[in-house]
Amino acid sequence: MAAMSSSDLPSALATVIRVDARQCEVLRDEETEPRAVRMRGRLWEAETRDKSPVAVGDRVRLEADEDGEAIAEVLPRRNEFGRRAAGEDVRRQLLASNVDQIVLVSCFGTPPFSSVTTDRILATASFADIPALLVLNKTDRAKPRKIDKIAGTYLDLGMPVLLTSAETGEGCEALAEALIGKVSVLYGLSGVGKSSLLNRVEAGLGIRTREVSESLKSGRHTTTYARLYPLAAGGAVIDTPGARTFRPWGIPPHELRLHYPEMRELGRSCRFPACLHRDEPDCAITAAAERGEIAASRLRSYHDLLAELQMASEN
Ligand SMILES: Nc1nc2c(ncn2[C@@H]2O[C@H](COP(=O)(O)OP(=O)(O)OP(=O)(O)O)[C@@H](O)[C@H]2O)c(=O)[nH]1
Ligand SMILES: [Mg+2]
Ligand SMILES: [Zn+2]
Repeated sequence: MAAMSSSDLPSALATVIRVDARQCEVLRDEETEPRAVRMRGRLWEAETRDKSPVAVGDRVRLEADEDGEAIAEVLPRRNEFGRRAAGEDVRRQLLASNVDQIVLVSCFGTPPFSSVTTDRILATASFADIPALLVLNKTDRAKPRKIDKIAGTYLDLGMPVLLTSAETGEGCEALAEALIGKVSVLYGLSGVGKSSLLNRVEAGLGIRTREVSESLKSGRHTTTYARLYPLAAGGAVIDTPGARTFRPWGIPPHELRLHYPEMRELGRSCRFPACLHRDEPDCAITAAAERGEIAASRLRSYHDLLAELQMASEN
């Protein structure tokens, strides 16, 4: 009998719904039950930039052999959402691929609203060219004035903002509607209520959630891996484990200003075309912030992120 070449192997297309160290769960096209499959060793050989060659949301080609099914190839991605890996690792950690929108969840109460984190994730979404929807959760934990002020900062940028409470149900129908027919990745710090919101959107998902204080005590996140869930109403959501901090990956420092929408137009009036809006003379952005026309929190988060990206690019 002639040896089989790889093209003779039965192959099938699938979507990755979960990634583990050496194994993935996939949904084969035309199937509804997930399958566990291996990753071919050669996928790792070509990979130096990313921690893992496969991401949740990837379209992949499976091959079957005597040992079962394995991912043989990752098809070209429409987009990639990732962050810098934890610790000293300078590689990218992919959080999701091929998504229609990033649903960035921040909250009031615990953990407290962080404009630095929110703006870091928004800039990363913009850099990846993926539309973002900002969800401000736990509205039951803040005074209306505070909520209005923070929501206003982002509405002024032309961003879509949803106010929600997974506790009272406020805004959860609007969120469910925003998810229909799209592939969305929910992202935000640990404990902001991503999994709780998804359980509200579709009761059958039954994702595990936990008291923030409990997860802080144990030092572990409640959601420990990203997982894609198809929605009954059409579309799919990817629930992700929240981090304690978010470090962007790969944004060239001088490009950061392009991902702050309020700086794009106005920045043309700076004296220097390459102005980084830090301490350059005649900077239109600094002047606008002093007049209160640009939110102080936004300029702060920009400076903070710029400094970090410059450090990372020197390494
Ligand atoms: N008061 C209040 N508590 C909420 C709300 N949404 C979620 N919580 C609580 O916040 C805690 C954390 O919620 P999770 O849904 O597990 O948060 P998560 O974002 O999925 O966290 P990770 O999986 O660690 O990333 C739980 O105790 C929830 O009950 C809300 O709108 N209001
Ligand atoms: Mg969770
Ligand atoms: Zn400037």
